[in-house]
Amino acid sequence: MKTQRLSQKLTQALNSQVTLEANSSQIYLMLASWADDAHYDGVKNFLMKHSQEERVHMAKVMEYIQERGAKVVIEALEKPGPEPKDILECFEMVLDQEIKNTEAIYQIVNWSFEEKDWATWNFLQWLVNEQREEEKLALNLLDKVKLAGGRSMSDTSKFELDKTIGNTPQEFPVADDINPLE
Ligand code: OFO
Repeated sequence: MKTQRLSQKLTQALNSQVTLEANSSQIYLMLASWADDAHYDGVKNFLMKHSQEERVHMAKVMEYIQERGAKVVIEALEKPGPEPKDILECFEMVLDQEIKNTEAIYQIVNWSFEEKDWATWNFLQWLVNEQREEEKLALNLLDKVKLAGGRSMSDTSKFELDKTIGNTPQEFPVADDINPLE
């Protein structure tokens, strides 16, 4: 009896999405490490939390593949980088990363539509909404960086910007709370 409810094509595409979400998490970790080194503690906390959120997306896609009777294949991750040169480039990279992810998801939505796989199409609407929110947030933060002066911001603006970004609400604890030993 056939127990796999996903086509080969969609199984592969969703598995690629698992890798993409994991790579996305790595990119946020790389940016967080850059932010720490550049003394943007608030920005670092935001990026650490976002890295966690990408891991949650990865796990949700994995669970969906398994729920449909297909096999998850874990692939090697890419080395993220190079690091941004400044805070403006950091948030340009965030927006760029989110747009690339959205485009990959749209492709899978298209394929699920072509196959009339409505369960997958329906599952993907959650990711489509998530990406809409993430692009909105990334664009909003990029605007804040520009408003604060972009590449030529004063130390006071830098201080205020770092505080504001660090306080951006997200679903995950601040970086300091992630390590249970602290
Ligand atoms: Fe997984 O949402 Fe961002 O990339």
